[in-house]
Amino acid sequence: MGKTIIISNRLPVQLQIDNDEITAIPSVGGLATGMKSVHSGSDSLWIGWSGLTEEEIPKELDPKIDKALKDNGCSKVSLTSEEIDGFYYGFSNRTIWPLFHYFLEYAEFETDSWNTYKAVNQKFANAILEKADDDDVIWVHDYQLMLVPEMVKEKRPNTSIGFFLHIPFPSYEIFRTLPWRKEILRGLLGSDLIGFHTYDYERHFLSSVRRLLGLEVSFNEIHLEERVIKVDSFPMGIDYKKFSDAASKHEKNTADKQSELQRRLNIHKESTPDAKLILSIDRLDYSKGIAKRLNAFEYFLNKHPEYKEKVRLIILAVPSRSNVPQYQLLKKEIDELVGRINGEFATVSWTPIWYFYRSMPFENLIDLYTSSDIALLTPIRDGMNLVAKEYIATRTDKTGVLILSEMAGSANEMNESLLINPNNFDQISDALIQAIHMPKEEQIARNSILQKRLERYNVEKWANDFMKSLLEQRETTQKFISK
Ligand code: ADQ
Repeated sequence: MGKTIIISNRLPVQLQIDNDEITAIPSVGGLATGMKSVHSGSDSLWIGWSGLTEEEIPKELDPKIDKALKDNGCSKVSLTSEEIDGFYYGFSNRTIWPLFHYFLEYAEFETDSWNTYKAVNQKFANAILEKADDDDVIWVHDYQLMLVPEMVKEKRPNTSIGFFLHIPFPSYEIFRTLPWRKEILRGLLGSDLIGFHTYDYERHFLSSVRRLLGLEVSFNEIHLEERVIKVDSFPMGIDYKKFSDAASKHEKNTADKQSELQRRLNIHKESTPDAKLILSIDRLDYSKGIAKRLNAFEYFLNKHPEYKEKVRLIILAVPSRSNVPQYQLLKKEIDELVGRINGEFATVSWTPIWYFYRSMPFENLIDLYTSSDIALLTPIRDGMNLVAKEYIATRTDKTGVLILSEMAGSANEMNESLLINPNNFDQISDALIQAIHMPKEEQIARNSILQKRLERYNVEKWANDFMKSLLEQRETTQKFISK
């Protein structure tokens, strides 16, 4: 086997330019961590966009940037701000993202942004072709790069190409509304292995392939000319140890080591020992159901006024895609809802909602996870939802209740949580009451099972399973060709 090439829209490093000094700081996100076992040593290369447009990078710094990236096993694809507008903010986030999350009314079908998406995918493919040898294994990530597999396969048929989609694949009835549906399917079919988080997404994809391209699908294999393409589900896990270790360390923190947030949360707990903290953490995105969650919380307080002053909802929303109009409108809607609910219900000693609109350092995420009695995660659609898994991993004494939307991919693996339909306010309200009163023994029993599962199927296992399956598929293809 040759080298491994990983391709994603963003590189797993953040570039910092200080005068003419360049530093590449490795990201700590889930994907970067999970790929550690795959992306290590000199036989691996990660190709992607650096996060800075061509206009933002002074030309003369290019060699230094390339060197800093190379030291981290990375190589960049340069993109102009116009390309980012059409490819990323345009086709990826105004067409594919809403459509694949079933927000058909938000999906824009613009030929210009489609053309930019194609051109930028070709740039990524060219960057791979420049570096790839025939025996290399290539792993392409996510919805921004769905045309890349075919573009590479055409020129380098002997490379092994895997593709993983991090968001849902919608049902055929939704997918077929896309004007460029066949091109997208053909793009993906350049892969030898196509992975999804859940079996449902896999099923939807196979159904679209069968009905739109009329290809032969047997079980989870697609036959295309000389090739057999395997489709499978690989539910992504988290870096379990990182979260559980951080939580254990956090508990031992002496007062002088505690963060300001942890101190405040402790004061809150001591002054109101019976009050329950309910936590939700998401990127500010319409698919996450934040506005609906606030409406459901208001409904709960109206229906069960006896819980006033007995609960507090913490909403942590990370700014995201703020130059797409729908995200600006959503931000406004959430600001107003929080203001209205707090205005309506607050007393001199109690504010029902604490709302943070920012990204927080890892330590503060741990403060929140470990201090909250309940996590309330209500996405309307979510490929997986790693926050649900992170919350459970930080519960070192195994207490805590997870209320999770059945529309999140993670619900498939987290049956021991309280599963709800995010559109059913009565059900959410009942789940909140069940969570508030759930005996400790029951919490421990449920979370013990969840923790065991999450610890076993961690993100490293996810990456290794995918790679193993891709290598097996390479052997199957070679046998098929030599028959
Ligand atoms: P996301 O939509 O970003 O990912 P999610 O899976 O929940 O959603 O991951 C969010 C990550 O960001 C978590 O690891 C979380 O800890 C972190 N985070 C959230 N809020 C934060 C804050 N305020 N500050 C700092 N960090 C914060 C997409 C898909 C998901 C899929 C993942 C992985 O939409 O469905 O689970 O990819 O495939």
